Amino acid sequence: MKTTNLAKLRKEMEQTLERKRFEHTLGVAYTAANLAMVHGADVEKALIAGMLHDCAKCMSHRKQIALCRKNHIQLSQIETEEHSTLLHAKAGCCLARKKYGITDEDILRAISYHTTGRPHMSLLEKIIYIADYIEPGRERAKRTAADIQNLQEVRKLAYQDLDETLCKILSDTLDYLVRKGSVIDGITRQTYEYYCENLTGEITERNIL
Ligand code: DGI
Ligand code: FE
Ligand code: FE
Repeated sequence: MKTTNLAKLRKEMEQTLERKRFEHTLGVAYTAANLAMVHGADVEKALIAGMLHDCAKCMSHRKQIALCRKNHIQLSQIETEEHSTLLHAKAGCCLARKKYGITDEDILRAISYHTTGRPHMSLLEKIIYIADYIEPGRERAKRTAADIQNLQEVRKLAYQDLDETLCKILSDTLDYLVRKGSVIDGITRQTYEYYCENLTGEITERNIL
């Protein structure tokens, strides 16, 4: 993919997204590029996926639902609920494909699963999921000192071990959702179980050896 495409996407995001969301988007794109450099992923794809990951965030709930239905995307019950924080990921995938001309399935999946993750994520999917959480401007409202310290740890870990980082983020996110009393989507739970249990298995094996 050409660099000119990225400049064009950046301009389109700047025009469509609210200022704060656009700044977050840039943070995710460049953090994803850094992670791609460290972990040997395609830097260009990381930039593009990061640039587009929240591209549907500016659309109304109604339009996001309509877009997904038109593209025959299966939605879970919680995704279709009003004020769902999850729907923009699937709608963003449709928009990236239809409006921004993205054909690379790995980029499209990275956008689609950037909020919940999924078991067996590709390297690019992991990078986008993590970059979204750790980008420098990420503000997490009403976070305690312990949460902020966790974020510092996660940021460091992300440049060392992606799977361990996923486990940490997923545990913190699940804790946060439980504390808030939010409904947890099946796929969020499956992702948590996959990355946290796999990791525990590995540690146990290492300890036995
Ligand atoms: O779009 P962003 O704000 O940049 O970030 P995001 O798309 O990763 O969304 C993060 C939010 O999504 C965060 O507050 C946790 C929430 N989330 C993730 N999985 C679930 C969830 N919320 C609910 N209710 N259920 C989930 O399974
Ligand atoms: Fe998002
Ligand atoms: Fe985001």
